[in-house]
Parts: sequence; C-alpha cells; structure tokens
Amino acid sequence: RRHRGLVVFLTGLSGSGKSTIARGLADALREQGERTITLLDGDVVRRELTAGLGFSKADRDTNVRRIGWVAAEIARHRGIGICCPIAPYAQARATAREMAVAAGAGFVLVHVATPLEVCERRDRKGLYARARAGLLTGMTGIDDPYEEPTDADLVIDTSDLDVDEAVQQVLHHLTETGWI
Ligand code: GGZ
Repeated sequence: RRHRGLVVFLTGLSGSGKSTIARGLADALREQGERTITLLDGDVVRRELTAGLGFSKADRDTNVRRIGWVAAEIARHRGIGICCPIAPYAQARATAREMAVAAGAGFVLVHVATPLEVCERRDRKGLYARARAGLLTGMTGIDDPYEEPTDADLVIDTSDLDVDEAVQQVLHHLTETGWI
C-alpha cells in the first residue's frame, strides 16, 4: 500500500483555502521525501491544461475530468498528484475517483468546507462582490451550484485554522490511513 500512487483531491468554494492547503501539503510531502509530488495548481491548470474553458457545467466537468485524468496518470506511476479545483459537481468528482482507482491508485477526497460567508468575507479576487453586484454570473455558491460531497474522506473548515494546521490535518489523515 505504501508504494501505490495517490491522488489528493481538494474540493470547495472559491476562497475556501484549497490552493493554499494544496501548496502547503506539496511542500510538506516533498520535505518528507514522499515519492514524486505533482501539484496541479488551479491557475496554471486553467492557463495550460484547460485553457479556453469557462464556467458552464459542461466546461467545469471537462476541466475537472482533465485534472482528474492527469492526477490519475501521475498516481499510476506511483507519484502523488495533488489537485484543487472547485469541482462543484458530485458526478465529476466521482469520475475523478474512478479514474484514480482504475489506475491502481488511492484517492483521498478532501472537502475544504469553509462556509460561504467566510469565503465571501475573504474575497481576495473580488469575485463575490462582483457576483453580488450582478456583474459576474455563474459564481459558485452565489448563483451556481456547489454539490456538497457526501463521500469526503476528510472535511476541513479553515474558518479558524491557519494554513499549517490545515496541512497538518491532511498529513495526519494520510498517516492514519497508511498512505504515507
Ligand atoms: C467560480 C470562478 C468563476 C465562477 C472565475 N465560479 O478563487 P479563484 O477564482 O482563484 O478560483 C476560482 C477559479 C475556479 O476555477 P476551477 O477550475 O477551480 O473551477 S471548476 O472546478 O468549477 O471548474 C475563481 C475563478 O476560477 N472563477 N469565475 N463563475 N469560480
């Protein structure tokens, strides 16, 4: 089991803390010398892997499917793929899990369940304000769905956690379940 590949898939609203946790997790695992760590960073993914896609359901599903496929390929070759799309649809997340399992790898779904009001208060990119003002439509959590996972392996609310604490929770889970 130690030697199987692994996909760590973080899902949650914009501003929930997914990318920050993903980056901290990648750093921590690299420091521990844990296999080859590949972080599929959200901004880079949408610029390189899924350039041209928007935020319709079809485009989000394609985005999440491509990310899930790449992460599964990384895990097939015994690496650890870390990805952090919003991934608002349960079916697309389930497909990502199936692809990892079909690649003989593990799949850990982390729901970064920071409440909308906290994400909205952070609003680092001003997207929530624009959505509230009607200048941006289809914003997840405002006028676009986020299907809460019912199959999360770990749930983290970052409202009262700093990055290190959140990363520790993921590392603890991976240790407890024997993945690292
Ligand atoms: C949600 C949006 C939208 C809409 C632009 N809805 O916080 P951010 O800014 O940096 O991360 C969000 C990112 C979401 O892209 P994903 O690839 O993770 O989404 S999905 O999994 O649903 O395909 C946000 C920004 O893009 N953004 N418009 N309408 N987030």
